[in-house]
Order: sequence, then structure tokens, then C-alpha cells
Amino acid sequence: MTEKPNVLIHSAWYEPAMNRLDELAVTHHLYKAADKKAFLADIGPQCSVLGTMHYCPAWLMDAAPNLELILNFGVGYDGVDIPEATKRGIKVVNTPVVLNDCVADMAMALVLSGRRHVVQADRYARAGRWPVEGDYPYTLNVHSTKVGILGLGRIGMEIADRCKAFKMDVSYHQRTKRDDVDLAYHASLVEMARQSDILIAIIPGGDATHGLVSEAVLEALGPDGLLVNVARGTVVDNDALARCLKDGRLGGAALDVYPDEPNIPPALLEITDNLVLTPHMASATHYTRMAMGMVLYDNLRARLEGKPLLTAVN
Ligand code: A2R
Repeated sequence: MTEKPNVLIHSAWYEPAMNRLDELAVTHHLYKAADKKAFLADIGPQCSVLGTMHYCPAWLMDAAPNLELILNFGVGYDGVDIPEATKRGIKVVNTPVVLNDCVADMAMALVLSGRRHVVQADRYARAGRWPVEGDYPYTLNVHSTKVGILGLGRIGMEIADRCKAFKMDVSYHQRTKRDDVDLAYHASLVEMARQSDILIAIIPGGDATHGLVSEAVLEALGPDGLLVNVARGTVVDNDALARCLKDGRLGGAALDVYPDEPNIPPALLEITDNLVLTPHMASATHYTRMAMGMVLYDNLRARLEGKPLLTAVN
């Protein structure tokens, strides 16, 4: 093994896993620094590795001009400027696969909450409304519905399996039809939304998918339709979503992700009856966050041992 490298930790991830990096490297925690500018100026040039919760624009690479590797905690890396990293010869690794099950579980939790109003009904019960106003209003089925999955990739496949177990009729939309699955493919997202009761988004963020779940898609999903977003906040036109939820063109939504996290668009926060919001926690169990952290650890170790990176994205 070569000498321990200096790792600039831009943003912290699951601590028990992040701390394991100290076995391999000298870590420098930018997010803890009182004067981040001075810290970066001092430490940045010493670091050949950067660790981040999916954020590394060009300016950060400028501040660490000797970077060779970016450890991106998360499967999505839309906050990392990949073309810029590639141009500079910086490799980027992410944490795919180990989070598939957790994200798919959360998608189902949001489907169940969105259709059966688990969260709203909890509020109703706790507010003492049951004895006064009577039974909670009827909700909509999960089983025997049509679900359209936007993005039948690694996580999308796990969601599809769970939906089948819930006796849902599953179809999907993405750019390429898969030959290895026996599910209906829709070349048009609007058409899939029109034919679905529930739409689950699980595609990467970034320019190519920005606003893909548009007002037209939401209208096609319709007054009894449910949108679940466990992808990235940017893939949905959230202004249109707020409008459609308020005026009834869309039945409901359940979201785990937002365009400007940790801020949630105020227009969405105002809506309580038919909208469930969770704070980007789909992969956030102890088990999965540890596994994700260890993917980064294993990548760094491979790099230091001169072996190929395990999950390089560029
Ligand atoms: O379009 P395809 O055939 O490349 O299928 C991919 C699909 N996808 C898209 N679908 C429609 N329009 C697009 N512009 C578009 N771009 C990509 O998303 C593929 O089936 C799926 C992504 O699958 P994986 O690469 O296996 O990603 P994984 O691990 O399932 O994670 C998905 C995303 C992450 O990027 C995070 O943003 C989020 O879930 O947590």
C-alpha cells in the first residue's frame, strides 16, 4: 500500500462507515470548519481524494487541484460535474446496488401512504376527529391498480417485484425497451401516465431528465392518480405538481426528494390533504447507509492497492 492519502470530506455521510476511511487515509472534514474558505485554501491542495454526498461542482475541484478520485455517497451523482471531472482526469465512484432494496421499500411505503392515507389518517385519529366526525373518508386501492414505473433500472426492477407482490399490474417507461423483462413497455411517458393509477419515478437527475414529469404527465395521471417520486426532485415540475394537487387535476403525491434540498418548495408544504412528504430518506437505514459507506471504503482501498475501481461512473 502507498502512503496514506489526504481525503477532503466535503459533506459527511453515515459516520460509522465514514470513520472507517481513517484506516486508509487522513481525512479532513470541511463541513466542520468554522472558516471553510481558509480551510479549503489550506487543505484542498493536499488532497487527492474528495468524499461527498453527491455534490462536487467545478469550483470545488478548483479548490482541490490535485484530486484524482471523488467518492460519491449515493447512487445518483447529478450534483457532481462529471464532464468536468473527466476532463481533469478525476475518477468518480458511486454506491449503486446496495441501496436497491431500501429505496424500493420506501417507494412502497409512499405508495401505501399515498393511496391509503396512512399519514393523513394518523393526523385525523390523533386530532380526536374520529369520535366527532366519524370514520375517515374512503381511500383508494393499492392492489388491483395499474402502476407505471419511470425508470426500470436496478432500483426500478426491485420496485416492480414489490408491486407484483402487491397484485399490481406493472408497466414501465424509459428510453430503451428491455428485452429481458416481461412487462409492458410504453414509449411515451404521457401515455403510460394516462393508463396508470400510480406513477413511480426512479430515474437519475440532471439536465436530461429535468421536468420530465411535466404538467401534461400529471394531468394524464389524473384526478385519481398518485405520483411517487424517489428519484430526484428535479425530474418533476414541482410548480405544476402543486397546481395540479390544489385544483384536483392530480389525485395525490408522495415525495421523498426535492430540487433544493433540504428546502421543500413552500407551495408543496401548504398541501396536506393529498400530499405526503418525507425528507430524502429512502436509503437511510443503518444497514444500507453502512453498506453504501463500505462501497466507498472498498473503492478507496482498491485504488490504493492499484486494483480497478469497483463502481466507477466515468
Ligand atoms: O432510459 P434508459 O433506457 O437508459 O433507462 C434508464 C432510465 N432513464 C431514463 N428514463 C427516461 N428518460 C430518461 N431521460 C432517462 N434516463 C435514464 O432510468 C434506467 O433504466 C433508469 C436508471 O437505472 P439505473 O442506472 O440502474 O439507476 P438506479 O440504480 O436504479 O438508480 C436510479 C436513480 C439514481 O440515479 C438516483 O437519482 C435515484 O435513483 O436514487
